[in-house]
Amino acid sequence: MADRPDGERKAGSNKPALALHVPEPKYRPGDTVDFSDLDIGEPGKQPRPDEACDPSEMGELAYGLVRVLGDDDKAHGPWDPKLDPETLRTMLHNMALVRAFDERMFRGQRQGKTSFYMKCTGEEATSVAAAMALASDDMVFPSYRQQGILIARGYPLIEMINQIYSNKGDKLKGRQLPIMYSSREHSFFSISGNLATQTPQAVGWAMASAIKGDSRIAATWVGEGSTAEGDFHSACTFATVYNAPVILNVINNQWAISSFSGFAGAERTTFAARALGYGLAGLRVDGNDALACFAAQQWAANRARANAGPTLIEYFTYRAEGHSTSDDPTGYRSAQERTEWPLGDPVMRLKRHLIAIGEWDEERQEKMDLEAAERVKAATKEAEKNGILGHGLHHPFRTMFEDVFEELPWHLREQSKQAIREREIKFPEGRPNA
Ligand SMILES: Cc1ncc(C[n+]2csc(CCOP(=O)(O)OP(=O)(O)O)c2C)c(N)n1
Repeated sequence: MADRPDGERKAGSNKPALALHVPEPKYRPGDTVDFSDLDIGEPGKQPRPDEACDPSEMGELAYGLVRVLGDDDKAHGPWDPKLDPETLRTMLHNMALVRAFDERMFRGQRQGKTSFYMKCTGEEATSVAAAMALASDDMVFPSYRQQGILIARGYPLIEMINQIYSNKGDKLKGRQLPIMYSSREHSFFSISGNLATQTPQAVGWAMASAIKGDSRIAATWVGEGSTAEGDFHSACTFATVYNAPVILNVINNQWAISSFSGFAGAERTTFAARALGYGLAGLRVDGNDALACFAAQQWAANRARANAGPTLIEYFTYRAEGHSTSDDPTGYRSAQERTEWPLGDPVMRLKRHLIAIGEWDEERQEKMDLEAAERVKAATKEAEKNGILGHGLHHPFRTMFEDVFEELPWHLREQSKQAIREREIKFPEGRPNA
């Protein structure tokens, strides 16, 4: 029997007082960071089970870390997806483009061109490589940090920027927070600001696909913090009960704004290990190793397509920048965490791999980075013609009452009239987009 904890005893009682554990991150601003106790395993050493195997046969993969790229920058072990050099270069290019896009949009927010932006620095592989392992018409249900999927699927940068600027070119008519994209043509489900809602939606969509006898599968992405939401657990239950053709990607970037992963349960077990309790296949992957990310997603996609079951994949990574443009991480975490992170930078690792196999060099990298920055700049200039924040070139004001109801209910009709009246009083000369 466990020892009773020593606690302050209530007067007249010999029973110890109960106590709660409140997680506390190891490092706070100014602390010296030491990640040497993190067990990241050795690349190439993890077994690759058959995609149709029973989840109970692969339990160890939920605790270790699937890694392919070694310190020698070569690919190792059975998880090496053996991609041809052209595909590897496309992957590198997509990741570099995401980074260039993030840099420019962040700057645009600081210049007042948009109200909000979220970078995915350090996590590019978890969306780009994973998206490249899926079919282009597999349905994806992302969170707000998977701009890499749209870029990998060739969504026009100008459409992304129009949405970020909420301008008159914005296909979503300014009704979504900047970066909450949506594209039916790219099988990219509308991003929701309400955390984890996309997870049961992905499972439901996958179930519908199976009911219809379709061949398309679904994949969702969710932050580790958001796995504490009830929606995530409903998603896991439905996925496993109905053997839904779905992939649940958990991006464990260590931080949920200022809450460290311990608040979502990271001190107790891994996020991949949650799969075991549901009877799901669980994989834990080096999220900064683009080849491992690709291989894991491909494994799970093959499994889903073969009706062998859903998979939960945890990508172990690090959110290198602030949560969003509204966040300042220097207030709650040590700046050394980013530099000490043992899994490195996903873009640099893939670049070094291509160089190591004789398929790339620093000159070509420099040229590619330059071209990526120029491409984003050109798209930005083009999108700016449709307007930026505060310039009035947004969708006509009255459209906010349109498209939701077939027939506008009486109270919205009243509000619409009242709003238009007040606008006329405020701007008697009229405004171009009133
Ligand atoms: C239901 C809900 N609760 C809280 C929030 C506020 N919120 C927005 S992002 C975020 C952190 C999410 O962290 P995580 O899931 O780890 O993803 P990350 O931002 O690290 O990619 C929180 C708490 C929200 N948008 N929705």
